[in-house]
Order: sequence, then C-alpha cells, then structure tokens
Amino acid sequence: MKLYYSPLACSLSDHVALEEVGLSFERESVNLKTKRTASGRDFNEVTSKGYVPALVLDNGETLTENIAILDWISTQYPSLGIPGPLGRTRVLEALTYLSTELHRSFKPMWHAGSDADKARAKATINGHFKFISSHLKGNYLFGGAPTVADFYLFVMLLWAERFDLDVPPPLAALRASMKSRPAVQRAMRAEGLYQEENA
Ligand SMILES: N[C@@H](CCC(=O)N[C@@H](CS)C(=O)NCC(=O)O)C(=O)O
Repeated sequence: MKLYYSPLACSLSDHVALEEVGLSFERESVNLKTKRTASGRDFNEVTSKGYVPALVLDNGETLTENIAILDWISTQYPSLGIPGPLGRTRVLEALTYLSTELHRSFKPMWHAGSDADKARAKATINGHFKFISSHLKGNYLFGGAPTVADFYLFVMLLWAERFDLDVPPPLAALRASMKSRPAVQRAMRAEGLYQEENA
C-alpha cells in the first residue's frame, strides 16, 4: 500500500490513520505545484485528478478523495470509527461536513485570496469551529477516542494555527491531545512537520 501526500495537506489525516492502526505502508510526497512526486514521477500518472490524498492499495487499485479513503481505512479498522447501526453514517456525516464546509472554507487562505476574501473565510471558519466545538461528545468528536473524522479535523486545526486563527478552547485541547499521540508524531515527523512543531 502506498500513500501519496503533501506536507500539511489534508492527506495528513490519512497518514495519521495509517500510523494509528500500525499498518506497514510506503509513502511518497508530491509537489502540488509541479505535480511531481519526490522520486520524480509525474503524479498525474498516479491520479489524473492531480491532488492528494491518493492511496494505492496492494491489489493495485488507487483510491482518491479524502472521505472515501478515510472511510475505507475505518471500515478495515473499526477502532477508528464508532460502533452502532448509525456509526459509519455518523462518521461519514462528520467527514462530509469537514470536507465540504470547513476544508472548502480554507481555500482563500491557501490560494492567495484577496484580503476581503480572507476576512470572509476567517468568519466562516470561525463559525464552523464554534459549531463543531459545541457538538463535541467528549474530548474528541464522538467521545473519548479519536476517529478518522478527528484526524481530518486535526489537520484543519493545524491550518488554523498556521494562519493564526483562534479556535475555541475545546478544539485547542483536541489539537493538543492529538499532537501528543505517538502515531501523529510519526506522521508529522515523516512529513517534516514535527521539528517545526517543537522548535
Ligand atoms: N476532493 C479532494 C480534494 C483534495 C484536496 O483539496 N487536496 C489538496 C491538498 S489539501 C490538493 O492536493 N491541492 C492541489 C491541487 O488541487 O492542485 C478530496 O476531498 O480528497
């Protein structure tokens, strides 16, 4: 299995998930501007979508789209989901919100939006963080243990840090407890982010 990622991109959530379950996997970073992988391969040959994450399975099939990849991992490893008849649906509900509402709201921050676009994005992001914070069911989204949805949320909490955005105290606490997890530290170290975190 091989994960294609870019440092601090949404693919960090998949990277953390694979580390959390202790899978042995290969990983290769992708330069999103040049669409070249670290070994010099044209990333469009891996996926013509040209964006990360992409996960190449052992049978040669390539999975794309963060929601689908995180859902696939938590289906293989149910400890990263939540139990019960609606468990998978609730996690998908959270992943979809994170992807289509929160992740999307960050675009002007990453892509040289105008000051007005950035101010609007900041207000939208704040609103989403408040909503999420008021719906936590414990230290993490669904209680006392993180799910794949927390890994996705964590990446966006790192983005908030990157762009100096305040987050509600429960989400700052969630981010801090995620950072203390060995699997998270392994994934961040592999992406060259851990030293930066601890500098
Ligand atoms: N629809 C995709 C979007 C993934 C996405 O936005 N990836 C970003 C990094 S977080 C990326 O690779 N951007 C580079 C590009 O679109 O050229 C998903 O949900 O997985």
